Amino acid sequence: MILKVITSNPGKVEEFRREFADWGVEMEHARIPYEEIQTSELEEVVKAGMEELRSKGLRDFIIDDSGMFVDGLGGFPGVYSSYVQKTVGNKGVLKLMEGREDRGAVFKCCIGCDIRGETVIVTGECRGVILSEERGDGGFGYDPIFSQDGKLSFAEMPLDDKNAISHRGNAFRLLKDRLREVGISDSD
Ligand code: ITT
Repeated sequence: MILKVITSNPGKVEEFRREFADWGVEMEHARIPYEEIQTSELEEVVKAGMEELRSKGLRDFIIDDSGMFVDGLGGFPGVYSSYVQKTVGNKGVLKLMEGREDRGAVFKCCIGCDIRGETVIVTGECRGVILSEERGDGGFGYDPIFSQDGKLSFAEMPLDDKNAISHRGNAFRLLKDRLREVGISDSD
């Protein structure tokens, strides 16, 4: 089975490939632009994106909209995570966090999957903290400044360890459960 992972972010594709390797699913990276509507809900962005791509005739694909919501910043950057990463980056977020004691944050990942005529949408979360400095050179995006336990950053972890606890890993597990429910499983 081939699923197109529609994203501009190769880091996401690597995580999908690793997680679904034992399902015999080939994850094919596709860069097909779709509109990311302005809303405060990741699920709404994913639903609208899936409708747009389906209306263009696309089938058997995955999209992923993620964001990092920092408690002390009122949930910022949240749905603006991509823009903030591209403009001020991790250093900019660290600057906003200077001197703050409340460093709690939650990373969310919403995955939409169109497969054999079924539409599945799941959201995974991972609660953690914003570190006081960038650490590690693995991963992508906010990985060097986000830690689940306050010790290792996601960028310091092997990919399998990140997937075991991350927002996307939690979304993967929900996605696999839902796929099994609709009769698609690793034994297919
Ligand atoms: P697409 O929308 O094309 O899939 P994107 O990188 O813009 O790619 P998102 O809007 O979903 O993806 O992500 C918002 C930002 O959060 C973006 O800067 C990502 O690099 C970052 N991000 C998403 N998942 C992440 C993860 O697991 N670890 C670290 N940063 C992540």
